Amino acid sequence: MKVGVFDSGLGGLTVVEAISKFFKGAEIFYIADTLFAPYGEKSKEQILNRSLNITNYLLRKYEIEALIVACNTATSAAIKELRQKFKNLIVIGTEPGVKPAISKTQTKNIGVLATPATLNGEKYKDLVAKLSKDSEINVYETACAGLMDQIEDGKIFHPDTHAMLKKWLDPMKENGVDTIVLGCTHYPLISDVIRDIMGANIELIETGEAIARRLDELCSKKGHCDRSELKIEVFYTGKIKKDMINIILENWQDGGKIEIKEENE
Ligand code: DGN
Repeated sequence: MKVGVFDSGLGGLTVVEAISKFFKGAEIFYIADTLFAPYGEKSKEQILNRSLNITNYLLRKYEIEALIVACNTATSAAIKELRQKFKNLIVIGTEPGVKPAISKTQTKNIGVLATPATLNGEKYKDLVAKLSKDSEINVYETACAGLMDQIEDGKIFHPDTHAMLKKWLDPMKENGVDTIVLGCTHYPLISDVIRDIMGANIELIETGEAIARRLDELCSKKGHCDRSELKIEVFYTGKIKKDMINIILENWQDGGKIEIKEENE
């Protein structure tokens, strides 16, 4: 099973990690589109064009059978068009886990951290309007401009990243938020910093596992290969901080064979 995955950077590897944990076998071609990062502050048209180009490329070069948009921002801007244009491809997007957060919260106060483009997108607004209509849930949203860059730079435990997060999280804490949606695939990488500010009991909602299950479900008819065959190739279009890949992979128990390559096309 050939699976294409893309994100504006390395954050989408948090989704690949979830896939590698229990998907029975796949060849994963991951594109970190760092040349155009961050997506979070780009227009819908720019993100859409980039998403269509990357998908065409993955199809042409690797003949992928499934595509995972491991980016909340690109999902918000492009998932509808990707599904319309690539009808024979299994297309799975990433959406902030507002629904699981609503079912987990005890205090009825949830926080959502995401990029400005995700929070301003129609898709997110519709989701929240639909889900919070019949529940007495307060949703505290923060558009985390600049946070993705800090993470890509490997500045996870940097004082500036801590200060940035504290400014956004303190009001959530004051309002009794007990569950936070990580609405960007980069943010699981700063879970420890969030816990440091919000307290160890804060519930953090990631989407990687749900995506992996969905992929497994949709691919089951196509047959799985042996788990030992899991192979991951990571490409990047601009610059990446190589240390960052090590930081991400450090926590992988069973990532399969991972190759890192530069992609200029
Ligand atoms: N990982 C991307 C997301 O989930 O939205 C980050 C987008 C960006 O480029 N800031």
